[in-house]
Amino acid sequence: MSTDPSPSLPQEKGHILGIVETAWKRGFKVQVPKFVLVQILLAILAVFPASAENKIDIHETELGRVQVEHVLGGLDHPWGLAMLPDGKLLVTERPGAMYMVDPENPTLDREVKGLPRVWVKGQGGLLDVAVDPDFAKNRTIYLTFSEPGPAGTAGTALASAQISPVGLPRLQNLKILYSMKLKTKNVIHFGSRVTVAPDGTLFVTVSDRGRRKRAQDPFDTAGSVLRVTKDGGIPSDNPFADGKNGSPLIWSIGHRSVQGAAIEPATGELWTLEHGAKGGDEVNRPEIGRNYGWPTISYGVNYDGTKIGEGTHKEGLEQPKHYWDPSIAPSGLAFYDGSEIPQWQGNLFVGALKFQLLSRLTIKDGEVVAEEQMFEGEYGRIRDVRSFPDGALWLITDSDEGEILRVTGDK
Ligand SMILES: [Ca+2]
Repeated sequence: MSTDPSPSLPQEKGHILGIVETAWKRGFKVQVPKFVLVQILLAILAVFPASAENKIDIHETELGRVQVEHVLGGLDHPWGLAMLPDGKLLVTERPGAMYMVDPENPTLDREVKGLPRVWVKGQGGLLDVAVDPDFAKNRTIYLTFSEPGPAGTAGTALASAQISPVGLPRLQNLKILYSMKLKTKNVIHFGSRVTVAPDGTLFVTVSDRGRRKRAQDPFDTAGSVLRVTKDGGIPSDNPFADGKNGSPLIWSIGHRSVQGAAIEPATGELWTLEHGAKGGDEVNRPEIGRNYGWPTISYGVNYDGTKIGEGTHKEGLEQPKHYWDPSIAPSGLAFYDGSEIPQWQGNLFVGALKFQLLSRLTIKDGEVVAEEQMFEGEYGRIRDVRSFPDGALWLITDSDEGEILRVTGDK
C-alpha cells in the first residue's frame, strides 16, 4: 500500500492557505469560533508540512508503518551508494559517472571527476563505492568497476582514491588494488561489491564472468570473494596466501554473480548475495577458504530448464543461508543498524531487480529464520540497499531514471 500525503507544491500550499484565509475572514461573519479555524489550519499544515519538499510514500509493513522519501531522481542506472562522514552521499552510475549529493539539497551538480577508465557494456561499467572508516582523516574511497583490457576484453577491478579536499570533487592518487588477470569479451557477471571489514581489510566480490568453471578454479579470482589490504596487498592470513593452492587474494570460491556484500554489525562477519540462474539466488555467509558450490551445486536450473551440476548438496560444498526459487534477482545487501526503525535492528535487507521489491530477513544465531517482502512493484528494480549512520535505510533503483530513496520510521 502506498499513499502520498505531501505533494506540497508551492502553488497548492498557497491555494490552501488562501482558502483558510477566506474562511478566517468568513468566520467573523458566520461566527465560527476562531479556535475551530485554527484547528483546521493546523490539520492542513500537518498534512502539507512546509519543510517537506520531497515526495513521501507511507507503507504498512509487518513491523509497523514506514516512510519512503524520494530524495533524488534522474540518475542513469545508479549502482552503488555510500555516505561520507558529513552526511553527503556518493552515488555511482554504471555508465561511468559518480556524483556527490547533499541529501538536504539534492542535485546532480557535483560530479566527481578523475574516475578510472571504465568498460561500459552489458552488465559492465562503474559498480560499487565504499568509504574508508577513516575518511575524515584520509579522504579515501574504494571503487569496483569493469576494467578494459586488450582487444575489447574486460575484467573486474578494485581501486582506491582520495577525494580532493577543496573545490569541485575530484579523485586523486588513484591506485588499482586488484585487477582480474584473465579478461574476456563477455558482457556479464562482473560483480561486484567492496566492503571494509572490521580488521581494516577489504572484501571484494567478483562474479564468474559467465564462465562457470572459473568459479571452481582457486587460481582464478573470477567467481570468488577476495580479501585485499587497503594498499592492494595480500593479508597474511588469507587461505591461499602463499599461492601454492590458489590465488593469494581469494577468501572463498564457488560464487556466481555476487551483487551484495555486508558486514553483520553484531558479529563482524561477512554476508553476501548472489544470483542463481533460473532459481537458486543465494544469501551466503562466506567463511575462510570454503567453497560455495557454483556450478557444482545449485537450487536453480539452466534458463532452458536443464539441470545444473550435481544437485543441491555435495560433501565439501557449503549450503546457502537462504535461497530464492523462483529468482528474485537480488542486488544490494545491508544489515539495518539505524535508530530510525528500531524494530528492524539487526535485520538483513536485500534489494530485488526482477521482482522489484525489498526483502527483510530476520537472522537468529547466524541463520535466516524469516522473510518479509515489501514495496513490491512500487519503485522498480532495486539495485542497492544501505544502512547509513544517519539512521535511515537507503535504496537506489535501477533504470535510466533511477532514484535515491530514504526509508525512515513514520513520523
Ligand atoms: Ca552456492
